[in-house]
Amino acid sequence: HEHAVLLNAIADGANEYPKPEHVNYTYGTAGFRTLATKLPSVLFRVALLAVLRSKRLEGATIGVMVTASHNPEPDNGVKLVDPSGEMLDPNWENHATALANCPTTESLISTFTTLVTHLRVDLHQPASIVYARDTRPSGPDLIQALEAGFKAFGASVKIVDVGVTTTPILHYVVKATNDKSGSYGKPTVEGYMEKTATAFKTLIGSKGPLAPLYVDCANGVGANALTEITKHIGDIIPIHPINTATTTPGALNSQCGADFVKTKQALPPSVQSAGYLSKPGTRGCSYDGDADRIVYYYLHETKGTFRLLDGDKIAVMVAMFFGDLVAKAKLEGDNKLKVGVVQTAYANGSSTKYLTSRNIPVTCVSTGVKHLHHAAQRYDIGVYFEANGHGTVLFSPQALQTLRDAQPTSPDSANAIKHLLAFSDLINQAVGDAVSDMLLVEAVLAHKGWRASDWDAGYEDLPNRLVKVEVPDRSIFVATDAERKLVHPVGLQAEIDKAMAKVEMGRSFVRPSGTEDCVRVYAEANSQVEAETLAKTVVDLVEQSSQMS
Ligand code: G16
Repeated sequence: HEHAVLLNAIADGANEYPKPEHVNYTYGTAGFRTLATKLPSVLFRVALLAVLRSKRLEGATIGVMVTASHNPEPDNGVKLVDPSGEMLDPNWENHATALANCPTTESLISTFTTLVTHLRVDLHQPASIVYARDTRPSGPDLIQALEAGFKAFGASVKIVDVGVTTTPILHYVVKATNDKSGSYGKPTVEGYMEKTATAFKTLIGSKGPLAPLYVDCANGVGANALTEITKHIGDIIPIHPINTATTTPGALNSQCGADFVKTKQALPPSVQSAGYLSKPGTRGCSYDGDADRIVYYYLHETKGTFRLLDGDKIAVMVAMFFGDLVAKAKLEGDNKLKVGVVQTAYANGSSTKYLTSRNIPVTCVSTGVKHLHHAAQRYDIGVYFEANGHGTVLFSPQALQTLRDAQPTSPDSANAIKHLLAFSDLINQAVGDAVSDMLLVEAVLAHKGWRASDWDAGYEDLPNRLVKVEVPDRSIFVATDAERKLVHPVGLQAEIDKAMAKVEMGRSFVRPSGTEDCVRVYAEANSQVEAETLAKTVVDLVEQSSQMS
């Protein structure tokens, strides 16, 4: 009887949120992402899956984030967060896709019932969900559809609305809620602020106040988080927020933000025209729409040209820094901690070369935080960054235990251990986080006594170009080998290989985006002209093969 009541409630809710015809949804790189108007039915169904996942895990708290991050404002999206604060277990992505694509209420009920059996979910188990959204105007309606899904289960589901916040803060709240030891931090936005600020203050010590920092918030929810964290640490680092117009229609990610800066390889016009960075040495950074990415930049001190310090530059500086800190900690034998870096095919060839020439192990994986995160967990201290600025540093549980148990042999080693532990608190252990990554960069620069130009001096990026190509059907492009090679359309890879061979230090690859309706083409070479030529050739090849199939 209980079961029938539940199915009736789900059917009633589902009728309110019918699936639009002729839309095929896929749980992609970062969940479902498309025009917000196409998403209400998806949100209702994601709620059902979130509840199933939580019940399957005996009531562990699952997160739901409503955001389309770097995408344009009319888009929105939704993704699930697992109890550890990581992305949804990839084995469950297909279940999400299956529910989202059921054409009718009847088929939804039938798929739901099949999943309950197939996944061995005991519906009598409790369920617990925390959810949040970014500042997109479509957010409130989508949250309503999500809540309708929870309501179908009645009081057996405990829900907590974290409100309008950044994606990484939601991940933090999920991780902290599930941490029964209570040592990870309070499971609230304020808990996040306190933990992050305390660690930052420990790391800066008497090195403050630091030089001013200009932060482009992409007119997104990062502006709110920045205001909050500034209340705690504004006296150690003068922060100047820019692009904070979270309620201005059309402003989100438009002509600003991390994706704009990385793709255009230029300052946001708002930063340029106001001359914020004109004083030599001044640093700026850009978040994306939900503040899970960050890139830095400054103007060349004599030439005044734009210099980008992207995810690769962050990874290299941070990995080298942690390598030094581990050496200073003098942890010997089995206790010695190994630092490694995880990148994707988008990593600039120079960054990979720099790391490997300094004996820092580098792993290359497919795009998407879930891939990087898991690879990074294999190191004691795993640094992972996508070139686009999405990344973090993971400390393995054993590494943390080693640091806590260590018996320092000198004041220097005691300090290094203290700092490593403070960094592990500062850095979001669940996912890439613009706010905490910003403070990580600032703390490392402060410890090294570096200006942006010192950081930049390590290696010179190979000139590169990233292009979005709109094609009728991006699913015909299938990549392999950490997305460095195409297996479909047949023959295209051989053509790309020929194009690469014609260019000095040429490297190019093609992959379908998992968040936007496009194919991405990346090319790098010894000179900007050659990088552009290579990109153009490969774009032409992609367009031709798209027309032929
Ligand atoms: C998301 C993912 C990132 C990925 C980016 C672009 O970022 O979390 O891992 O690099 O999309 O992915 P794709 O090339 O497949 O479109 P965000 O910041 O939009 O959530």
